[in-house]
Amino acid sequence: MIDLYTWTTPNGRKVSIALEELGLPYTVHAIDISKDEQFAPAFLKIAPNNRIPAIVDRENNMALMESGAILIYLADKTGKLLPKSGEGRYRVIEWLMWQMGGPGPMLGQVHHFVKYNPGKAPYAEERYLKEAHRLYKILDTRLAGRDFVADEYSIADIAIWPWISRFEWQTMDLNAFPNVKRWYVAIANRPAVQRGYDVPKKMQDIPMP
Ligand SMILES: N[C@@H](CCC(=O)N[C@@H](CS)C(=O)NCC(=O)O)C(=O)O
Repeated sequence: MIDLYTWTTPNGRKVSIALEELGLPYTVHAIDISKDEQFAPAFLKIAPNNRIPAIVDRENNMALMESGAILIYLADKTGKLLPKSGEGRYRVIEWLMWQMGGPGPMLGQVHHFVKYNPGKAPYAEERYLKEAHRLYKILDTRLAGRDFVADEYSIADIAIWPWISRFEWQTMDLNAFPNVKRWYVAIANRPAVQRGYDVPKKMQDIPMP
Protein backbone atom coordinates (compact mmCIF):
# COMPACT_ATOMS: atom_id res chain seq x y z
CA MET A 1 0.00 0.00 0.00
CA ILE A 2 1.28 3.43 -0.99
CA ASP A 3 0.27 6.69 0.70
CA LEU A 4 0.12 9.39 -1.98
CA TYR A 5 0.27 13.07 -1.04
CA THR A 6 -0.90 15.09 -3.99
CA TRP A 7 -2.95 17.87 -5.52
CA THR A 8 -4.66 18.58 -8.86
CA THR A 9 -1.52 19.64 -10.70
CA PRO A 10 0.67 18.15 -13.46
CA ASN A 11 3.35 16.95 -11.04
CA GLY A 12 0.75 15.38 -8.79
CA ARG A 13 -1.07 13.69 -11.66
CA LYS A 14 2.16 12.02 -12.87
CA VAL A 15 2.17 9.84 -9.78
CA SER A 16 -1.56 9.04 -9.60
CA ILE A 17 -1.48 8.09 -13.30
CA ALA A 18 1.57 5.85 -12.71
CA LEU A 19 -0.09 4.19 -9.71
CA GLU A 20 -3.20 3.52 -11.78
CA GLU A 21 -1.17 2.16 -14.70
CA LEU A 22 0.81 -0.10 -12.36
CA GLY A 23 -2.28 -1.30 -10.52
CA LEU A 24 -0.72 -0.53 -7.13
CA PRO A 25 -3.16 0.04 -4.28
CA TYR A 26 -2.85 3.53 -2.79
CA THR A 27 -4.45 5.89 -0.34
CA VAL A 28 -4.78 9.52 -1.39
CA HIS A 29 -4.01 12.40 0.96
CA ALA A 30 -5.03 15.72 -0.59
CA ILE A 31 -2.55 18.52 0.11
CA ASP A 32 -4.34 21.72 -0.92
CA ILE A 33 -1.46 23.94 -2.03
CA SER A 34 -3.82 26.92 -2.40
CA LYS A 35 -4.30 26.70 1.38
CA ASP A 36 -0.56 26.28 2.10
CA GLU A 37 -1.08 22.74 3.39
CA GLN A 38 2.31 21.86 1.84
CA PHE A 39 3.93 23.77 4.72
CA ALA A 40 2.31 21.70 7.47
CA PRO A 41 5.00 20.19 9.74
CA ALA A 42 3.63 16.64 9.27
CA PHE A 43 3.93 16.97 5.47
CA LEU A 44 7.42 18.49 5.70
CA LYS A 45 8.64 15.33 7.44
CA ILE A 46 7.70 13.44 4.25
CA ALA A 47 8.55 16.14 1.70
CA PRO A 48 11.14 18.59 3.07
CA ASN A 49 10.96 20.68 -0.14
CA ASN A 50 7.31 21.55 0.72
CA ARG A 51 5.99 20.51 -2.65
CA ILE A 52 3.69 17.78 -3.87
CA PRO A 53 3.80 14.97 -4.89
CA ALA A 54 5.26 12.69 -2.22
CA ILE A 55 4.69 9.09 -1.24
CA VAL A 56 5.23 6.79 1.70
CA ASP A 57 5.57 3.11 0.87
CA ARG A 58 3.95 1.36 3.84
CA GLU A 59 5.78 -1.86 2.95
CA ASN A 60 9.13 -0.41 4.04
CA ASN A 61 8.04 2.99 5.45
CA MET A 62 10.17 4.83 2.90
CA ALA A 63 9.12 8.43 2.25
CA LEU A 64 9.99 9.94 -1.13
CA MET A 65 9.51 13.35 -2.72
CA GLU A 66 10.27 14.58 -6.28
CA SER A 67 8.01 13.16 -8.95
CA GLY A 68 10.86 11.84 -11.13
CA ALA A 69 12.35 9.86 -8.24
CA ILE A 70 8.91 8.56 -7.29
CA LEU A 71 8.21 7.37 -10.84
CA ILE A 72 11.53 5.49 -11.00
CA TYR A 73 10.85 3.97 -7.58
CA LEU A 74 7.37 2.74 -8.48
CA ALA A 75 8.54 1.39 -11.84
CA ASP A 76 11.42 -0.49 -10.20
CA LYS A 77 9.14 -1.78 -7.44
CA THR A 78 6.81 -3.37 -9.99
CA GLY A 79 9.21 -4.08 -12.86
CA LYS A 80 6.94 -2.17 -15.26
CA LEU A 81 7.10 1.06 -17.32
CA LEU A 82 10.93 1.19 -17.13
CA PRO A 83 13.28 -1.43 -18.58
CA LYS A 84 15.47 -3.05 -15.93
CA SER A 85 18.77 -2.43 -17.72
CA GLY A 86 20.47 -1.51 -20.96
CA GLU A 87 19.97 1.33 -23.39
CA GLY A 88 16.17 1.11 -23.08
CA ARG A 89 16.38 2.01 -19.38
CA TYR A 90 18.59 5.05 -19.97
CA ARG A 91 16.45 6.23 -22.91
CA VAL A 92 13.45 6.37 -20.55
CA ILE A 93 15.51 8.12 -17.87
CA GLU A 94 16.88 10.54 -20.49
CA TRP A 95 13.37 11.73 -21.45
CA LEU A 96 12.22 11.68 -17.84
CA MET A 97 15.09 14.03 -16.97
CA TRP A 98 14.24 16.16 -20.01
CA GLN A 99 10.78 16.60 -18.54
CA MET A 100 12.07 17.36 -15.05
CA GLY A 101 14.51 20.01 -16.29
CA GLY A 102 12.55 21.37 -19.27
CA PRO A 103 8.77 21.20 -19.62
CA GLY A 104 8.19 21.03 -15.84
CA PRO A 105 9.90 24.24 -14.75
CA MET A 106 9.55 26.13 -18.05
CA LEU A 107 5.84 25.46 -18.65
CA GLY A 108 5.34 26.19 -14.95
CA GLN A 109 6.69 29.68 -15.65
CA VAL A 110 4.28 30.02 -18.59
CA HIS A 111 1.42 29.22 -16.23
CA HIS A 112 2.68 31.81 -13.75
CA PHE A 113 3.25 34.67 -16.17
CA VAL A 114 0.89 34.03 -19.11
CA LYS A 115 -2.10 32.40 -17.42
CA TYR A 116 -2.11 33.99 -13.96
CA ASN A 117 -0.28 37.31 -14.35
CA PRO A 118 -0.75 38.48 -17.95
CA GLY A 119 0.65 41.91 -18.77
CA LYS A 120 2.75 42.19 -15.60
CA ALA A 121 6.03 41.03 -17.11
CA PRO A 122 5.92 41.07 -20.95
CA TYR A 123 9.54 39.99 -21.31
CA ALA A 124 9.01 36.97 -19.06
CA GLU A 125 5.90 36.02 -21.04
CA GLU A 126 7.86 36.28 -24.29
CA ARG A 127 10.82 34.34 -22.92
CA TYR A 128 8.86 31.42 -21.49
CA LEU A 129 6.44 31.18 -24.42
CA LYS A 130 9.43 31.01 -26.75
CA GLU A 131 10.87 28.22 -24.62
CA ALA A 132 7.48 26.46 -24.61
CA HIS A 133 7.42 26.49 -28.42
CA ARG A 134 10.98 25.14 -28.49
CA LEU A 135 10.11 22.30 -26.10
CA TYR A 136 6.93 21.36 -27.98
CA LYS A 137 8.98 21.27 -31.20
CA ILE A 138 11.59 18.99 -29.57
CA LEU A 139 8.82 16.65 -28.40
CA ASP A 140 7.14 16.72 -31.81
CA THR A 141 10.41 15.82 -33.53
CA ARG A 142 11.06 13.01 -31.05
CA LEU A 143 7.59 11.55 -31.61
CA ALA A 144 7.84 11.57 -35.42
CA GLY A 145 7.47 7.96 -36.53
CA ARG A 146 7.24 6.59 -32.97
CA ASP A 147 4.33 5.98 -30.60
CA PHE A 148 6.08 6.96 -27.38
CA VAL A 149 9.12 9.01 -26.35
CA ALA A 150 11.12 5.84 -25.61
CA ASP A 151 10.58 2.44 -27.23
CA GLU A 152 7.45 1.57 -25.28
CA TYR A 153 4.94 3.44 -23.11
CA SER A 154 6.91 4.36 -20.01
CA ILE A 155 7.25 6.65 -17.01
CA ALA A 156 8.76 9.22 -19.40
CA ASP A 157 5.42 9.55 -21.26
CA ILE A 158 3.62 9.64 -17.91
CA ALA A 159 5.89 12.48 -16.73
CA ILE A 160 5.48 14.60 -19.86
CA TRP A 161 1.79 14.09 -20.62
CA PRO A 162 0.23 16.00 -17.67
CA TRP A 163 2.23 19.10 -18.63
CA ILE A 164 0.97 18.92 -22.22
CA SER A 165 -2.56 18.52 -20.85
CA ARG A 166 -2.31 22.19 -19.88
CA PHE A 167 -1.78 23.21 -23.52
CA GLU A 168 -4.70 25.65 -23.29
CA TRP A 169 -3.16 27.47 -20.30
CA GLN A 170 0.04 27.66 -22.34
CA THR A 171 -1.82 29.08 -25.39
CA MET A 172 -0.31 26.23 -27.43
CA ASP A 173 -2.11 24.95 -30.54
CA LEU A 174 -1.61 21.18 -30.67
CA ASN A 175 -2.51 21.23 -34.39
CA ALA A 176 0.87 22.87 -34.97
CA PHE A 177 2.52 19.78 -33.43
CA PRO A 178 0.81 16.80 -35.11
CA ASN A 179 2.99 14.12 -33.52
CA VAL A 180 2.44 15.56 -30.06
CA LYS A 181 -1.28 15.74 -30.75
CA ARG A 182 -1.49 12.06 -31.83
CA TRP A 183 0.55 10.95 -28.79
CA TYR A 184 -1.43 13.19 -26.43
CA VAL A 185 -4.82 11.89 -27.59
CA ALA A 186 -3.68 8.24 -27.48
CA ILE A 187 -2.53 8.62 -23.87
CA ALA A 188 -5.62 10.64 -22.89
CA ASN A 189 -7.74 7.68 -24.03
CA ARG A 190 -6.06 5.23 -21.63
CA PRO A 191 -8.48 4.32 -18.79
CA ALA A 192 -5.69 4.44 -16.18
CA VAL A 193 -4.76 7.96 -17.29
CA GLN A 194 -8.38 9.05 -17.02
CA ARG A 195 -8.61 7.64 -13.49
CA GLY A 196 -5.29 9.15 -12.41
CA TYR A 197 -6.19 12.53 -13.86
CA ASP A 198 -9.10 12.87 -11.41
CA VAL A 199 -6.92 12.41 -8.28
CA PRO A 200 -7.31 13.77 -5.63
CA LYS A 201 -10.59 15.08 -7.09
CA LYS A 202 -12.17 15.74 -10.44
CA MET A 203 -11.63 19.29 -11.62
CA GLN A 204 -12.60 19.04 -15.28
CA ASP A 205 -12.65 16.64 -18.22
CA ILE A 206 -9.25 16.02 -19.82
CA PRO A 207 -8.77 18.87 -22.33
CA MET A 208 -8.90 17.55 -25.90
CA PRO A 209 -7.48 19.37 -28.92
N1 LIG B 1 10.43 19.02 -8.96
C1 LIG B 1 9.24 18.80 -8.18
C2 LIG B 1 8.29 19.96 -8.38
C3 LIG B 1 7.07 19.82 -7.52
C4 LIG B 1 6.20 21.05 -7.60
O1 LIG B 1 6.60 22.12 -8.07
N2 LIG B 1 4.98 20.91 -7.08
C5 LIG B 1 4.05 22.03 -7.05
C6 LIG B 1 2.71 21.63 -7.61
S1 LIG B 1 2.84 21.09 -9.31
C7 LIG B 1 3.85 22.45 -5.60
O2 LIG B 1 3.76 21.64 -4.72
N3 LIG B 1 3.79 23.76 -5.34
C8 LIG B 1 3.60 24.27 -4.02
C9 LIG B 1 4.35 25.54 -3.78
O3 LIG B 1 4.83 26.15 -4.76
O4 LIG B 1 4.45 25.96 -2.63
C10 LIG B 1 8.60 17.48 -8.60
O5 LIG B 1 8.66 17.15 -9.79
O6 LIG B 1 8.05 16.76 -7.75
